[in-house]
Amino acid sequence: MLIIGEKLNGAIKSVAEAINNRDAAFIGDLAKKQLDQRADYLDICSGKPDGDAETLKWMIELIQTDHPDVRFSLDSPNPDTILECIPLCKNPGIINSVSLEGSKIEKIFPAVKDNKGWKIIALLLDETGMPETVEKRIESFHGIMEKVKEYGIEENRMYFDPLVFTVGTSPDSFLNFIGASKKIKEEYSNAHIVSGLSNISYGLPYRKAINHAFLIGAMMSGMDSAIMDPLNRDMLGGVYAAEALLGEDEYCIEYLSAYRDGLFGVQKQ
Ligand code: THG
Repeated sequence: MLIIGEKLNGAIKSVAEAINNRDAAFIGDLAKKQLDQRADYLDICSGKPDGDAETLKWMIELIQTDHPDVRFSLDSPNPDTILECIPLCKNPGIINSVSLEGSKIEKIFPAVKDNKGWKIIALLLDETGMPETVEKRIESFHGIMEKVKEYGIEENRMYFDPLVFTVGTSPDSFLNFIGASKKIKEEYSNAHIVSGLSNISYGLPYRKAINHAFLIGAMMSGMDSAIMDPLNRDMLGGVYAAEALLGEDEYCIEYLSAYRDGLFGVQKQ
């Protein structure tokens, strides 16, 4: 499972403040903590259109100084921001995200086509807005795959985000998510499925119960990557546990190593 750490996001109030104040210590600390918890990539998102590229560039330079091996997930709705940031990254990362909206694909695909290490998150979204049904999501998936083939991008570099609504108002939200995931894996077994983990519980109390159930159910249905909080030990434990149950962690070596290293916050006496 690919873990994309979500904490460096201007939508989080304390992070927005740190961005405004150019508080390098605060941002550096959040980067280090997530990497210590084995985040594979760090998602970076400014949270606002003004100065978007400048903010992401500042975070990239800052974090790379202390962590030369770090890989970023460039999270911006603006393709020009992403294009400005790519050359600054020492290691290939993830584009978060493209979709059939606007000119994102036409701008991003040529830039990363031959830049093989880069992965791409694609939202199953078109010009008509948020998809309610499995069929609508699969329509967007086919539209995106056409472009993937047209530009000659390998399908194993693609991470599809089927999008999740809160189950509070959309009772079929999870079922639609796994319906789309399964269809994608049936058609292209090398493509990946990714999701944020907290949208499912928006507006509900005791969100962590729902988020946890979503994580496990989604992993059982083929999700192999998540934008998540690796400092949340229940969720991180869930990732390692589900991988072991899926037969992807022989002899529970990874689970045991994470436990021993204190990643779950509990250790042997
Ligand atoms: N799909 C894609 N990209 C995305 C999302 C997605 N990017 C943004 C978002 N959704 C994922 N990122 C966040 C970042 C922070 C929070 C939620 C989603 C958040 N964090 C709480 C905090 O840090 O205060 C704590 C969360 C916790 O404890 O679990 O709310 O869906 N492609």
